[in-house]
Amino acid sequence: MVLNSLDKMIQLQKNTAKIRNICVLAHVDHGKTTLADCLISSNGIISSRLAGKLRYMDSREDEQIRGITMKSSAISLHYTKGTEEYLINLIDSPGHVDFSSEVSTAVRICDGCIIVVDAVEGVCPQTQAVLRQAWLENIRPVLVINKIDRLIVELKFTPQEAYSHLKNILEQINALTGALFTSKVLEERAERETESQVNPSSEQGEQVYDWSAGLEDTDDSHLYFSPDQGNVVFTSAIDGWGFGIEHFAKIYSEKIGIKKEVLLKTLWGDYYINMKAKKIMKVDQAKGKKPLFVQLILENIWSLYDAVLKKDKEKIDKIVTSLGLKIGAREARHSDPKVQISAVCSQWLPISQAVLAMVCQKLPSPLDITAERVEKLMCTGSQTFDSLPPETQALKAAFMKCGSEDTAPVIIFVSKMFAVDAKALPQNKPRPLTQEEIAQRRERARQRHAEKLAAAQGQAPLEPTQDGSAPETNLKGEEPRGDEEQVESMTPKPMPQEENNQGSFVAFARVFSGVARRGKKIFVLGPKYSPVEFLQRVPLGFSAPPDDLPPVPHMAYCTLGNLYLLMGRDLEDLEEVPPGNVLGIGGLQDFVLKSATLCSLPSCPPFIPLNFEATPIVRVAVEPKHPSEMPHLVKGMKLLNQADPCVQILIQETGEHVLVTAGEVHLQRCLDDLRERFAKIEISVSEPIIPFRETITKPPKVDMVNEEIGKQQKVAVIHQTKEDQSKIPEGIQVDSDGLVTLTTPNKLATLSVRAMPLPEEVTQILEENSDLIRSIEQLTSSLNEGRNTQMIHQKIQEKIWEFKGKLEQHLTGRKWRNVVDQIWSFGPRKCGPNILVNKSEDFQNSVWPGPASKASKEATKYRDLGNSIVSGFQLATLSGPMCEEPLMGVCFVLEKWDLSKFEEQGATDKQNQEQSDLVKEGQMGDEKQELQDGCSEPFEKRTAQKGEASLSDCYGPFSGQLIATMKEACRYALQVKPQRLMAAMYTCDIMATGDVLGRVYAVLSKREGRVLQEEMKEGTDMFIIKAVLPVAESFGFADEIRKRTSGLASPQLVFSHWEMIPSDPFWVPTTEEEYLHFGEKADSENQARKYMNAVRKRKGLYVEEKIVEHAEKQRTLSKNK
Ligand SMILES: Nc1nc2c(ncn2[C@@H]2O[C@H](COP(=O)(O)OP(=O)(O)OP(=O)(O)O)[C@@H](O)[C@H]2O)c(=O)[nH]1
Ligand SMILES: [Mg+2]
Repeated sequence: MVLNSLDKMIQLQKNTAKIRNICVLAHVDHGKTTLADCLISSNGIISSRLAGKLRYMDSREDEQIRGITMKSSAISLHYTKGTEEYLINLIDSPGHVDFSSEVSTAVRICDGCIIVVDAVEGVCPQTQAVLRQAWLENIRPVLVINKIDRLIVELKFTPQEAYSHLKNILEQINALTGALFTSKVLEERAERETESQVNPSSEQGEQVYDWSAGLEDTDDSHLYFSPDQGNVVFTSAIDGWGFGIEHFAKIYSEKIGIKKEVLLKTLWGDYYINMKAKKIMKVDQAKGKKPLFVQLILENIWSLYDAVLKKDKEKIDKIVTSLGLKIGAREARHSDPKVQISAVCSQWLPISQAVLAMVCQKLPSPLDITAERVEKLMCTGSQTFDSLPPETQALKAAFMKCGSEDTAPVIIFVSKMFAVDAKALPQNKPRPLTQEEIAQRRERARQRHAEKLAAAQGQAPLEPTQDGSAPETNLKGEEPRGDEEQVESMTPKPMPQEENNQGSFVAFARVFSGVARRGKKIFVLGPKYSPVEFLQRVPLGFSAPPDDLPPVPHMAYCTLGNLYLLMGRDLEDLEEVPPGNVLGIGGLQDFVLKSATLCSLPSCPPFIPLNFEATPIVRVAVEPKHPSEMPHLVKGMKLLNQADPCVQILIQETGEHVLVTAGEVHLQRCLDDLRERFAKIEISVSEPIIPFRETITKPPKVDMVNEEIGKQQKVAVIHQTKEDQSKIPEGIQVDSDGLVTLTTPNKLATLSVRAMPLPEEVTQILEENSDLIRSIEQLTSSLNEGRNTQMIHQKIQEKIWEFKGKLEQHLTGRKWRNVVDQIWSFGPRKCGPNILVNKSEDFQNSVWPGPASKASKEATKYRDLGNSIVSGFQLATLSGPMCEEPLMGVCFVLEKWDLSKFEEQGATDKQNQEQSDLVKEGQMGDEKQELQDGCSEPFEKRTAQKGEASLSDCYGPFSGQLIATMKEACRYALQVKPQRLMAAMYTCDIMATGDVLGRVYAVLSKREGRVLQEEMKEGTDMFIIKAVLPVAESFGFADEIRKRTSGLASPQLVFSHWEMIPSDPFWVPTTEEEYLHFGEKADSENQARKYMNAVRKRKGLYVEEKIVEHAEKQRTLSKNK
């Protein structure tokens, strides 16, 4: 095949109906990149002999070394089917969980995907994850069952066994699809139900729904994978073959004389053929009839493999001639059977043909984008499409039309930014010289040579044209040097550009509507941009040039730089890109951080944020080896942040630069990038920083030796009292029930706070709804400030009540009575998994917006002081007393809030002040008087003069005192309860063969892992183990498993949840039994204490550690000395 010229690609880009934007998705190592190689080789970009070996899309060195893909990258391919020509924009994605964010960036800009499944391993955890991602993005999948050769060569299945095995895999993957579909239908139905409850008599008459559209009536047959639907292909990418049943249906309809349509329906399934009668019948197991798929397809492939592996030359020749193939002499003689197989099969059943035909037939073109997908892309957060302004809604038509006229708005989505070497950019590449340039160069070289000769002879330069053959012969020797100099002088411009272009970024994007042109001016809409705000600020039909627009938050105006055709490792320059294509855009690095929406109209909303499956959890602190290189590191980290969709960079209050990554492999890649690409300096990396959460729990009923508490005698009372004393200083009242009462330093306000552990389900609900909580807080604060109250959309209101209902459902019992209504704030950062409850009677306030919150006069009066209390709570939940980590699952109840003194002072002071108004300031009262003056401003006046210096006394401003007191009260309230640490947990999926199972368990248990489930994969000797493992114990886990099992098992780790560590970090023996069991020092291993002390040590906090008090000298038994 010929290499397609750029012109051809440009021409194909214009025919939107024949474009397919697809990505290849699968579990790690199921053969995505190998399959991509096969497809690329069909375009002649790489040789077919190297397909599968080269892994062309893995362009990074570490990808090649590790053998895994780490980024998604695109390539444009040309495919001809009959008379029709297609442009296929293919994106290869990584399968490793650490890089799942790269999958998200790929699915967003595609219309369809190829799900690859390893025929031996079947459906794996990442297969489920990618299927879900495809589903969430509303893109259509087709299935490739790869590595069929392993069934023959490794598992040594008979064709019949292989058929059952394949059937099984299809069932599994269809079960997954079914589950996704059902949950979606049910969700939609639930949504409709709530909507119709909200407005039972829909005035507009639009919201009449078909109630009968239940699950039973929804046709979902097109969603499932089945060879007879044409959306499944069986392949062996490594051997270069693949087929769908259509291929065989065509062959056998000619051969046997049964209609192709009939064969298409029966080639897959339990049908057999009665050759004599030329009839297809249902398989009757008892008669031992083979299904058609086995008899007509698999057996042929099996016999070919059999012949080649047994080196049965005669049989091979027979097969080759019967198939009408021609095998090159070199392949036929080759001793490696793999070469022979791939030579025969790639001609007989070319894989690219099978896969690309399916893609073109079954996957949609950009024109087929569904209304559902468009609406979903346009509605960020809890917005609904109907609530968008009409100008914005009008853009839906542009999306659906995908038009290229000049009037069509240009809409582009940038899903990630990737760094390219400046040298790799087409404009910086040395281009082939034209004939004229070559002639010119020769001329100059000749001249120089002549000058040199002349100088050597001390003569004037000869006329070069007059010089005959002599210089000509010498020229050959000189030419290379001349050329080198020429290259330098011919490309003077790119050099300085390269200097400042070190991290040249190209945006990975897709045009959804209109034509993207180089140099076009366009709006860049950040994820928080709101078209509503723009339309409010700027009058409709604004005519000013966009440069003069008033500043609108999260919007910028920029020029599209160079446009590129993405060709795997290469980029090709383009002038313009028509709608529906995937492209690279230069010149956006100053405008786009990670992703953005570009549109020629400001009424466009930003696309919904990409949906990332993995949470960044592994963090390390980095610093330069040489402190003077700090600026390089800072710059490098910034570039890294831009180049990776999911890495996070933080600068902690300690000044440490912290890198947060999705896992160990991701961390390694980020560090490599930082060292070699972005910072280009040596860096030192800390041990991984493991996050913890702090919480409290109910007092235990039994002690550490499982004896009921209360029944035994306390012996080690000394420990207990000593500890209590150190925790709670004097002057703080603590009642037996854990209520802590604290007074501000100026003695004017007294707060009583109690801490209670929240039920686990409630913590979970809070975690899941953090976005909603954030919007509740925003709403309430704008309500309190008297801003527009009408803006609460019905749907958000609905969600809020639903959330509240859920909390009420789980917070039942006497001690939680009315608590939900009294919730005042969530923390930390106003959206975390901790609650502040206000039980004080004088002042009632809650987070719930709407009529439930009493916006009385009283409330406004107390609001400023209330804000200080909430701030104190926020600070307390941000860092707990154990090791300054955030809290989780704690409810603080503000039982009493005594401000009577404050008000008293206020009232008396009012009178005082009226009298003392006449007295001049110069008269210094005694210190005490002054102190009272400072903080006893009349209340109303105080609010009026907010922020004035007169509010402060020697303890600082009153609001500050309140914040500090609230924070301290919360901390003490925590400390009087049994405190616990919470550890971040990974779920860990391991596939291993039976014989290494024991070793896997050994490693798991050594690292505190807990096995949840173990099941055998049907038809194989593989076991799937599901376990949970603390993140703290996970470093080096994957390597250890791989080493211990000689590479036969490899785990997938994904952050899953927080789990309480049962042991008490402050535990000391207190009862006689414990004392007997653990000894006085109790220095046996305490996991929680170990973690806590490690964190404290890292943060430079005081660590109370046991020192060996009475060490005995060790003696050898022989007593020689
Ligand atoms: N036997 C056999 N091996 C295959 C086949 N296809 C791929 N492989 C091998 O499987 C391994 C993984 O292939 P890749 O193509 O790198 O897999 P991938 O899905 O791209 O992996 P990630 O990108 O890391 O997720 C390589 O060693 C391939 O040689 C196949 O059809 N048969
Ligand atoms: Mg790959």
